[in-house]
Amino acid sequence: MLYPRLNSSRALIDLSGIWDFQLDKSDTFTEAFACSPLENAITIAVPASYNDQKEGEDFRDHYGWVWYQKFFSVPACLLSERIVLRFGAVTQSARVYINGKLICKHKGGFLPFEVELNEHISPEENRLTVAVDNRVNHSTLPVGSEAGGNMLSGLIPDMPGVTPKKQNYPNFDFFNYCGITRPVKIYTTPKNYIKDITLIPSVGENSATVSYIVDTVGNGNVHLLVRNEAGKVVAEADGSEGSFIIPDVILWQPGNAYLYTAEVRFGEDTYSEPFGVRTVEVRGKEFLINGNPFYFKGFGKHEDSNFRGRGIDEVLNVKDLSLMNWIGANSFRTSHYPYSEEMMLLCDREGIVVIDETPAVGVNMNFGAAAGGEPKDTYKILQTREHHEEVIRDMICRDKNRACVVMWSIANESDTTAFPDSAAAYYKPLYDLAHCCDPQNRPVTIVGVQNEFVKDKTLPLTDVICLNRYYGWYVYGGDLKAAQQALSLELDYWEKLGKPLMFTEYGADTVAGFHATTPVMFTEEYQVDFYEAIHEVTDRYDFFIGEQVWNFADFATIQGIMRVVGNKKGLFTRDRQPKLAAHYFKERWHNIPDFGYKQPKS
Ligand code: GCB
Repeated sequence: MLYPRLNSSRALIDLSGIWDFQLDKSDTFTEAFACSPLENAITIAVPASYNDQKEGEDFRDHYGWVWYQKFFSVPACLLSERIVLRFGAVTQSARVYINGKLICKHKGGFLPFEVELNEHISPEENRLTVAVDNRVNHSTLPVGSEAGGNMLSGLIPDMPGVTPKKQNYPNFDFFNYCGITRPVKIYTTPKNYIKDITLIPSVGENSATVSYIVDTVGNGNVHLLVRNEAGKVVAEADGSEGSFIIPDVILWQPGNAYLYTAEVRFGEDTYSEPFGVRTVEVRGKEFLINGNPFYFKGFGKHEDSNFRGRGIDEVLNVKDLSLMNWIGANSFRTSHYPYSEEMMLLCDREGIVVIDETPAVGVNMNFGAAAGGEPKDTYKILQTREHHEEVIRDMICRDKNRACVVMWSIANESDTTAFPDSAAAYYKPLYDLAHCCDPQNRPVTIVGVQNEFVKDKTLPLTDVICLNRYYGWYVYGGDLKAAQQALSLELDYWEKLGKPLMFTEYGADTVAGFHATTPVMFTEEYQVDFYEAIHEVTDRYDFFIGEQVWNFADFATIQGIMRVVGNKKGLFTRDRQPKLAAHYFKERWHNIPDFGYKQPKS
């Protein structure tokens, strides 16, 4: 799906701003809200999560539907064009109405969707109403608990007469921020238009051959011009499918991005797609970018900030990448959902390497709230398969041309060991699907939870073993010696597989300002000691090809006894001030090269 752009053939109208808003306090869905202007509406800013924009528990922790409304007119000069309404993301699911009529539904909170408006709008003023549901359950991604059970509060017996407030019980560790979280735009195209562009570069001696497919609707001829960063035409092609050669190609490199632009013309329509030329390959125990063994230094992150919640914040995006530069990081994972298109485009420009993750988090009935008692077969209980396929397809379709994306993560911390065969049977087709959807055939991974790894049949199916490991925190917390021994045993086990392995999470909650001469858990000194101890082990293994810390910054979670006003594992505070460990990493990472840090023994 193309990102909406303003150009000589396409108009772009941004509907950001203050919208009318109401919580739906009924237990059911009140479609009547769509049929007239919202009564007693309150104000809400779009795009942003709504939760932290107003005061009160009822508002922040609202469960179920909310209603957004905005009035708009399309300039008369555009009415003869194809007119499209596009949402960057609405969390968790949406129904869209124009002048009271339902025109589209969408499930899933982190990927774009769009709908043609021509047959629905009037030339005068139109009423756009968006109903948004924030409920997570056994069929959504991320997964929530159907019947309740707060993953971070422990388990209690049934207590007749107690009526806990209705709320979401996420099977994941981040606040369920919701609403219209990314831009809402109207764009136009000519009636015959470019629907999608796919670019597949391969690198030769000094040149690159780029295969392309231009998906079009209507009649016309496709012409393609490729420009370098100076705006000079370096290649041309005709036809909706084919290839072109870029002579003296300049590669997209981590930390040293270079982007070309494919300027596509089709009849009266035109669209410019930026793209980088680079290769990605897993060979033996190495992860190669442009043929060189890459070492991942970076983070698991969240889209999370004060006031906006998970709402897009381009200032913060720029700042976060600047902090990554400062600290010497070269990469991050979009834990635990696809990030905004704006962030992906920025990473393409800044040369930041990205592991792109679906929202499949909490596919695990033996962890958090769901844990306790006999182990359960997650894959017999959850109904996520169909939606899981959908988010893999949509994420790869959206980000397929991004040079920054070097690997797809199709899930975070699923249960892979309670019923190892069920897990492998669920994941093998999804792993294959991801490969099959990606025109560039990037590596595919499934991020593994700390578990009885020797039973795991799923992770070994993937291209890179990605582990979230908390030796020295949840496991052997406060005993770093034991943590080192255990980690070493586990790495010895995985080494035999002959595949590259990296940490996609490891970390320790640290409350900024807590200090101790003899470090204890939660102090800034313990966080440093924790990382030093872990690195002493990981640095010994040549197949260990990357360290992504949990987390870049502190972030909001559901309330519970395990979290002190949110998850505090950030190297930075939520307002992006460095903890002691940030300085430790700055020293470490500026001394670790992006390429060739590990030399395979053979
Ligand atoms: C994990 C999860 C992440 C949590 C983290 C933690 O393994 O993937 O979402 O926030 O642990 O801090 O417990």
